[in-house]
Amino acid sequence: MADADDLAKKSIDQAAQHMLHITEQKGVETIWDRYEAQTPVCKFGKMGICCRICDIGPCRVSPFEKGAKKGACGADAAVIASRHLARQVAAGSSAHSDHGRDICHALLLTAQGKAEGYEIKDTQKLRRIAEEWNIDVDGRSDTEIAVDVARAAMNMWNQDSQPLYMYTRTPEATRQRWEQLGIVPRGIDREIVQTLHSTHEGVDSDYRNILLTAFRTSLADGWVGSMIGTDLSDVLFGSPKPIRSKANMGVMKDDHVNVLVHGHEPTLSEMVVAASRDPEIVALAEKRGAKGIIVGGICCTANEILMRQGAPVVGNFMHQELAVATGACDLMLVDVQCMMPSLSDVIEHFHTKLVTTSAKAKMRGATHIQFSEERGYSIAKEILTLAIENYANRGETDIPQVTEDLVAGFTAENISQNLGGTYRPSYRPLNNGIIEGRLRGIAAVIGCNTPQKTQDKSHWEMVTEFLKNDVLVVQTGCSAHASAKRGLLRPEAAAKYAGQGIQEICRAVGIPPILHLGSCVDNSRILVALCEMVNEGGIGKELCELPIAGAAPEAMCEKAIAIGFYCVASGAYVNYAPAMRVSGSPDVVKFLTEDVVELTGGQFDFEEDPVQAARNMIDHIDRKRKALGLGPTKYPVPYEGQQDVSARSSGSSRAYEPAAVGTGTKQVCPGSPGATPAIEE
Ligand code: NFS
Repeated sequence: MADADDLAKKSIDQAAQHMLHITEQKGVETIWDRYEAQTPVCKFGKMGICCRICDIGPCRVSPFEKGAKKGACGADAAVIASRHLARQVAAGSSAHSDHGRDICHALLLTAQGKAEGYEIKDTQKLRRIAEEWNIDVDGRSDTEIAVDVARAAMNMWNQDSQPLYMYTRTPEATRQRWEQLGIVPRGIDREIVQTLHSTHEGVDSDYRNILLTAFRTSLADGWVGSMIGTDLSDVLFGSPKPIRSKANMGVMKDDHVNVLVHGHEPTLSEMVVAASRDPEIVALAEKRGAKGIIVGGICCTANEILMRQGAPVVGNFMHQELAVATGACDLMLVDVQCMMPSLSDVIEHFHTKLVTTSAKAKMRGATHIQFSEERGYSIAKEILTLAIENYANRGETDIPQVTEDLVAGFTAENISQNLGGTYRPSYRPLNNGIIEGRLRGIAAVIGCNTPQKTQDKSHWEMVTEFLKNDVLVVQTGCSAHASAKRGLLRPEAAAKYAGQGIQEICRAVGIPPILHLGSCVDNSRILVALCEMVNEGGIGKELCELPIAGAAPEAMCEKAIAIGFYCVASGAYVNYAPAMRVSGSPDVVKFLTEDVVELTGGQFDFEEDPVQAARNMIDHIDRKRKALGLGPTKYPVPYEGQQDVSARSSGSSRAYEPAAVGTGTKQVCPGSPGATPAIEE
């Protein structure tokens, strides 16, 4: 039997540790077991120097003195590693962007009155986007505008010119860099296709050009496909507002029907949450002996329904098998992405019904109920009925009684309301916080779980290092769940974990020290927030001048690689661990970690230790502060790094003077005021 030390190596989450005990007792295999069976992993694969692109191979080149230096076609380590990586960027971009395309489709059907149960919830944001895209709004109905917005958005998948967002949102200086480098994306599909073509056998054999192609494709993801996914989801389902909820497996209840929604797209999960409150469905649950229905989320679907509906989070990526193993999951509903094929095996031990809903993703042993917007609400009711009928089939259950409170629901728009006030929403207080040194900078900590690292531990160690050093943290995806499960998304967490500067800000405006911005597609919210900070003035004219950094400390998938790429292309310093599979080519490593700085202003770091990685990021933030002429942090911090602390006592940190600081051209702002940012139950 696994002892406490073994369990602690697998996960720092108490609920996960409890369930790993149970899965071992019951002989249920998990990702941790299968990963162990895969070790030691193939070094050639790990270093990115095994090539499977054509059928002459597979070829592998040797990083050592002895052994082949080139594949049969002549591709060296740099070509092999960069081609493989570029294809991962294309795959990750395709996943986010295909999600965005589905949201466009749902908005179009809704506007045409063909989608059952859907309505346009944020008409203000719809009109703001229409104006941004030069779509006529005067005297027109919301549905007329929505048809045009959805069609204009769909055009961004196949077009030859710069997508609209590129003109309207990005700071001029950043855009000029992209133009000079030739990495301004055209249509999303076109960039993905071109990456696949360029990396086909016998096409591009200049690793620098291959990586620039990957950067261009990733920009089509972050600034177009993902951004459309986020924006049109806000239009359709409502823009999030700060909202309370709970996280971890203890949110499931023995006397309730527990439905877990897992995957990514909000279109069906939103309907399931709505239908779970339908009196007919509630009555049926009660008739079958349940006290009610819990709809909880796994992975990014969890974030979609948490941000807008306050639905509880059951867990992140590594929780999916464990949640079924509680025996209390009556139905798991999946759509696309991050669903482990092993779920087909895990459900064989329990009564859980697995329901697939997308033609893109079917699973052995699952019931397939094809989703369509035209019958959205009816399908949601049909699935809930299946879950309720399955409640009676439950056997023994073991739900770990572990939950934490959280506040989520932050967006690029409402951050300015929370910090600046409802009547004068503005990024000025945030920028001033940075200028005065209450905030040293901002770190975005995002991404997945991986069995290569102790579940949630790197997220935890990294974000707490930031907080105590007065670096404000924004999070998305499974990384946000890691913090939620440890109570870091509560306003009270500031007093316990943050430095004095962050504490002052959190106390003044009642926000948590970590702001949860949503799903991985919602990383686009971070891009928009950074543009707002540049527009506000005083901390640089382009994105790469901002004292910010990003990290994915437990990354595991191609989507995370695509995100890392668009952040670096946008000018950010990004720590990515476990490292991308490029270490077999020193040239590619050097390009990504050093040479690219001259091009985009951003760079990768592949530091594995989360605390060291956080300190590298803080050093970067300090260098940016210095370049902007900003002083040290207002208060002493445990990691002083390169700061000139003598300047602290002389009080030399300057205040913002608009006339003295050039801020570039004011861009069109997508984030004008909406509702009062009160935290909702
Ligand atoms: Ni992001 Fe979301 Fe989680 Fe990683 Fe998967 S859920 S899209 S990919 S595992 S953070």
